[in-house]
Amino acid sequence: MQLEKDQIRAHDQRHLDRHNEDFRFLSDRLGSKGMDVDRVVDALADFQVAIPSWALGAGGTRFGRFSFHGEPGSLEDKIADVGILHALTQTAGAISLHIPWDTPTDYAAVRERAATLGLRFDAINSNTFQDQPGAEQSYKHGSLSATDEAARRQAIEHNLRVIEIGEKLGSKSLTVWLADGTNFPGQRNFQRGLVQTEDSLKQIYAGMPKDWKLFIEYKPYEPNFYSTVIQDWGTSFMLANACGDRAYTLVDLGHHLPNSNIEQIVSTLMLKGKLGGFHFNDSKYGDDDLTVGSIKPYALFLIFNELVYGMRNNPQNPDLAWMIDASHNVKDPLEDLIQSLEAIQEAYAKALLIDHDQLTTTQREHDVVMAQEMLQDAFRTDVRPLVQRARLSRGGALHPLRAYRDLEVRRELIQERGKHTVATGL
Ligand code: LRH
Ligand code: MN
Ligand code: MN
Repeated sequence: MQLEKDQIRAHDQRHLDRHNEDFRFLSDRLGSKGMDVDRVVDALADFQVAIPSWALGAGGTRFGRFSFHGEPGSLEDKIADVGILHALTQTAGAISLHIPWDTPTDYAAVRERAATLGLRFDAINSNTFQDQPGAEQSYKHGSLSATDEAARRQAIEHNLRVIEIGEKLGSKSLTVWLADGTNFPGQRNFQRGLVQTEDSLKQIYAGMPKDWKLFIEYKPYEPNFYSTVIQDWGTSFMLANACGDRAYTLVDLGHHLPNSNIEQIVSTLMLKGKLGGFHFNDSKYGDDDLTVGSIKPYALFLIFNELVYGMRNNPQNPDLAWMIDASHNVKDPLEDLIQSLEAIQEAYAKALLIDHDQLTTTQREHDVVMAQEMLQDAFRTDVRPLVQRARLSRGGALHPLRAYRDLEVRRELIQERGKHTVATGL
């Protein structure tokens, strides 16, 4: 199914007066403080986040999976789902594929389908954390870090093949996340694993077209519980530097030990021009992959504050590849993604309200209280009318979640795809 602009516009009509009133109230308030509200709205409208092809079906845990009705059964269905999200939110203008979970068969058709829905293909992801049917080598004892040369070769070649697939779709970057690590002390030699990984990544980097970027994702634990080869931003940063100018660190919000100061990591990486991509989600304990902003919205806002600062002040850092990397065990995946997109836009909007010149003055004067007040004032502002106005300016829905339900999207998807469906991939 495909949502038409007219359907959304008709739905918006019911809420337009209320929105106009809310927007006027807020823009008067912000305008009186010297804020350029139009600039904030434009920045929000331009902000696009990729949806990963693996987030469109119901997720699961190693204990089980409860499938959701009307799940996408093919890559084409997944593209259609992202199209629905984008039509409603006007913020999901890209899709990120995981190979081999979502390897296209008919490239021309896939490209065309995405283009008609206004979607482009963002970073493409390789997978050397699972053995694929028919594979000659096993990754049980490592992939890019493997001491077993044949397994390592297979993992490098898989990444080169993923780049080829990405090229056919118009992707311009490869994200590598390595599960490689150990479960027990003594299992492997740390240094050997790191040396092998660096060598493998250099080979992959050398195989990328010259206008491509390599994103190196880190994660402290899981699936390995004693050590992970690329465990933290320092290791990723070191490897990115070893590869070259077009290799960057990728931050996934869930990939930190509890209470890590992620905003400071972001700030350091942007200063060094090495933050390439970002995976949004939220967590209470570890890599929980929960709805963005559902657990620690203030932390998300502080991260966005550093991102905005970096985007304004660090021309040495490239434009970032934004993506949601979440899982949905009990919710309708599309509803969950709508909630995540809204939370991202809200955190971004609040960060855009901070006057960094004024903050710098306050910091120079060592006025600790006022500096904190400035951040909290922005965080406490209800910015939803700004986010709505940005969506409206592009033909999106004022209330994407309400529109999704009122237009009975899931019911139509079930009619089209059936009740007992299982999404491909994870
Ligand atoms: C690893 C990860 C990584 C993978 C995705 C499925 O936890 O965040 O980005 O590619 O999940
Ligand atoms: Mn991730
Ligand atoms: Mn993860």
